[in-house]
Amino acid sequence: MSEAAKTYEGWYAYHDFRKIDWNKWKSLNPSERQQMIKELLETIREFSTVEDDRQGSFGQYAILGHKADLLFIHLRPTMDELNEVKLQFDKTGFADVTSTPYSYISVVELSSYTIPPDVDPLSDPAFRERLQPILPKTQYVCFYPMNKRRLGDDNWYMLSSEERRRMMRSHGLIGRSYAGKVRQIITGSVGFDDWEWGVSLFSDDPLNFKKLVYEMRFDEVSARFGEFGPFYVGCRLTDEGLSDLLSKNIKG
Ligand code: 76R
Repeated sequence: MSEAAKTYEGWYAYHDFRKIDWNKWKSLNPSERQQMIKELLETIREFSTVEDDRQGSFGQYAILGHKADLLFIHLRPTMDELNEVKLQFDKTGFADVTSTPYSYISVVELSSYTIPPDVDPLSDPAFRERLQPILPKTQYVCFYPMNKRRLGDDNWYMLSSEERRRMMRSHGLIGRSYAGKVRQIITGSVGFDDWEWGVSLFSDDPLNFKKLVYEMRFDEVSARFGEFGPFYVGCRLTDEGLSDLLSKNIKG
């Protein structure tokens, strides 16, 4: 049996994807819509205040393509708080005109592959802060869930820790060559959701997502072991941007 990798967990994560029922939304009268936008913005402002006292983080994005229209990412210290957030949103009038094509539950995770065995990373405040990250305020976000393959000779979980460490070192080197261009938040979801990890990437240029993910495809750990779920890409929304998205260009 090979030894399990040591992991460190931080804030819990809820990726809440929403699709807007535009027919339903447009059938409301303008004052109803205005009222719902007002209530939505109040709720969202409450969500984002957690960042002021570092009790979590919140981000909102417009998702491209047919898979979803909106993504709300919540990071919170406990699962109970994520549940509160879910109920609070679902009780708004706006939630009634949305459906949830996808969601993802996970927890911010750092693994010890690149940490020397005699070092306690939790004594490093910078490491602890990475477990409780404020979502980067970049213009673009990319999210996808993934697994490490368990098939015949390509079974990640049967490899020795030395072999896994060697591959993760190479992975980290590619990742770090994108320093300043792409920020990643890896969240672990074994036991919580259908895949083993959620990958959330943040950048001011969406091409960086394509280039980074493509380069990693050629790296051994992704080439041999990476299995990927659906990909989502989106643009960050300010409160005003969200309000515009819902109200601009609607006739009547
Ligand atoms: O060296 C270090 O300090 C951190 C090294 C590091 C680890 C341990 C690292 C760096 N990652 C780690 C763990 Mn990563 N990462 C992904 C994907 O599309 C694909 O092929 C894979 C999806 C991307 C794009 C990415 C980016 N990473 C992990 C894990 C957990 C594995 C485990 O425990 O078995 C997964 C699933 C994963 C997947 N990685 C980096 C990046 C980037 C940009 C970096 C460097 C920046 C940084 O350190 O934050």
